[in-house]
Amino acid sequence: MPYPRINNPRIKGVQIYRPFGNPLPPPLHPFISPIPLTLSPSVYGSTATPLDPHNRPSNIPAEHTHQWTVYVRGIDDTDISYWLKKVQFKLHETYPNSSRMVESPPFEVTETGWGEFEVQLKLYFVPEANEKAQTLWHPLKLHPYGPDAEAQKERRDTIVSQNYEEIIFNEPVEPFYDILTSGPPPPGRGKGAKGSKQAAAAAKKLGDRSAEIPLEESRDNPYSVRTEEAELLRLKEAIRTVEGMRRQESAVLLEKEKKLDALKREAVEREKAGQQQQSG
Ligand code: SLL
Repeated sequence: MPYPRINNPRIKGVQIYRPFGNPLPPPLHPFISPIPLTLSPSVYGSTATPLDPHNRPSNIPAEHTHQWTVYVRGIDDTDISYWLKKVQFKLHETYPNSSRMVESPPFEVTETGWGEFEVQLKLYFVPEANEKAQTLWHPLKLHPYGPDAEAQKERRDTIVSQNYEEIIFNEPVEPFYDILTSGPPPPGRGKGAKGSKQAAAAAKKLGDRSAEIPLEESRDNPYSVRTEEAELLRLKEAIRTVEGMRRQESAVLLEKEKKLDALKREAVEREKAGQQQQSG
């Protein structure tokens, strides 16, 4: 279903991105660090586990050797559904219904199979974004490699393969910019809100908080040194945006002043010419 095209103007000169991977740069001083805004970080990738030959799920083809999950999610499972609406996973054509649309989080597909292949991930953004879907590719990994591969196989270790990337929104429309810069809605509210159990756990956590904020945020507590740094970066980004607008405005002003000067000079020339005609 096509999104309604909303004719919001794009914010000129602004580029905003969703990083995939490491959420924040190493803690540099936010006013020195030239690192752009990083807000709701996400990762995409897959995990794969060899099936236990003595305990295979029923109803799966005999040649299937692994169970795997391919996913797009926030770091530490933070909510990303405030900007990511749905994800289409395109599997290898050997799978029935190889195109799988996941309309709400968790954005993931779990299957069993025997072979590795490239999964196509098509990311659809919230309608406010007025953005086309973006496509990523993830090579599904089932088998370990490297010096420890044999031992890993022996232990039937889960193979994790995660990708890091940034999604860049060039000159976003204002409503989407607001959504991105406001971050996820607080737990218990909004689209990505989890059940009340989690909200209760979060409330309990807040009850026994100390004066110090933790270094890392957790599922239950979004406040941390890192989120504080993110907030500072966000402010820095806002300052940069305003500074950009100010520069644009002063360029316009300068141009107008030049024109005014030229007009004034022209008027003086005309007056002079008029006087010369009268006296001549
Ligand atoms: C390969 N080029 O040869 C790849 C193809 C296909 C993966 C991998 C089973 C699907 C099904 C499956 O694992 N397909 O039978 O339901 O390695």
